[in-house]
Amino acid sequence: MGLERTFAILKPETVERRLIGEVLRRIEEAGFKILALKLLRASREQAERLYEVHAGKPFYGELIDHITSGPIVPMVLEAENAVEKLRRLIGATDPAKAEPGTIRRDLGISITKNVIHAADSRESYEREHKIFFTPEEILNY
Ligand code: FUP
Repeated sequence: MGLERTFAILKPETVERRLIGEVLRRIEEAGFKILALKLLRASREQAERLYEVHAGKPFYGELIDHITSGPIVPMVLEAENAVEKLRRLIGATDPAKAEPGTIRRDLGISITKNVIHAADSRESYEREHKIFFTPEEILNY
């Protein structure tokens, strides 16, 4: 199988609520290695690229407004089977429907304010991480 990479973003409400440490603790404890990490405020263009598959959906405007509303923490993570492993750790999109013990169930507020974004496939990883990181910013160690 081998090591795989995935991409995640701690959303603005997570930074605002001072939960960066709590979520990173869970990610590190689950065995992920952090290869890249930054704090930034996403531009409208970055947000639109991130959520391009949702363009035109009823919740699209709210999604873009929220992700650009304050600082976020994008990151590149590495683990065995990283994409699926992280999706399991974060839980279902709607925190109310997520399994107990998952990040979204334990810490999520609503379907929009659901703590963290995570790539849902290897292709999503490839596309999404490039919106926020240059190749030199991803550390091999
Ligand atoms: P996920 O991959 O679990 O983050 O979920 P999706 O890609 O389906 O949705 C992306 C974001 O759209 C979610 F973080 C929340 C938002 N969303 C809504 O606000 N309402 C919906 O009905 C579905 C998604």
